[in-house]
Amino acid sequence: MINQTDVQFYRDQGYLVVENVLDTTELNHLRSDLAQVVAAAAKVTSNNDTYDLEPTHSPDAPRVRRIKHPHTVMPSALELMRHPKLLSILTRLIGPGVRFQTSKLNMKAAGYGAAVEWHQDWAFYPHTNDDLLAVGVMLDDVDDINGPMMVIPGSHKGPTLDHHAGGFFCGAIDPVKSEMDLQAAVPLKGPAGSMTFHHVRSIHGSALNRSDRSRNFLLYQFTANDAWPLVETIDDWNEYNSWIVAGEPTLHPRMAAAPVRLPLPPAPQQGSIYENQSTLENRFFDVYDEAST
Ligand SMILES: O=C(O)CCC(=O)C(=O)O
Repeated sequence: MINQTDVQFYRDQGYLVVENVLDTTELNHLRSDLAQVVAAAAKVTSNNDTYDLEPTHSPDAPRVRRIKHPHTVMPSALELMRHPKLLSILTRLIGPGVRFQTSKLNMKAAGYGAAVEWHQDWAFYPHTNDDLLAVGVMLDDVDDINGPMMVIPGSHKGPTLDHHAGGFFCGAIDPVKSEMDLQAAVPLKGPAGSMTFHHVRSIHGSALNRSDRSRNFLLYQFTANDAWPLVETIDDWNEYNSWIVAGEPTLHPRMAAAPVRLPLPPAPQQGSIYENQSTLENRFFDVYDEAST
């Protein structure tokens, strides 16, 4: 699926877009599973283990911001994490041993789909080495105006920036206080069925979707098998290893020099990234305001 030039691009820039990985049948499975999960949100009034809701959600007019852990509620999302095409890309970017960590599906509905403030995933889950990445599966065509994820090229080689506000982890970088070069950000675009790959230390974010088209984006997090979490504990060894999608389990964490800041103490509104980021002092992206539309 990718060649040595792509691998080198990822190593240098910290991201890669691979177009048209999925065919129409595969995309339609994902979309129809998603439609069923979204329809069931009509029974829900507040955030729970599956739904993160837009502030304007109501059971009469369901507005879902994120499906949490879609691999647990969408059979097609569970299947996709072991798709041969995906595995062939992951093993070139991460190495022969790859473990699935978790998934989420960010729904940016037409007109109001929420922004995600600038952040580095590494600030949320530092490991013993940084061979970790996130895959974004475009369930819709993504272009400049429906809220593409944007990445700052090369930022995965820089520092781990402060993701705290008022002494608590908030999961976002303050655009006023930090020294990010936001002018350099590039939007990751492509037709539905394309996939993005971004390094765990890459600075990224995305704006409110003001277009008339949705931008549904299924995200998977993968780690090298020998990258060990510094914050979480592993309670169930067999279950932990059942998520290996390539290679073998190991008891030998690989240590690599990478700048770490711990996500502690937790956010006062600890929850999804949207809830965590609500305590950020200076937002970069607009928030949907019903009154002004
Ligand atoms: O949905 C997006 O555009 C950004 C996704 C992301 O960075 C996240 O959810 O952590």
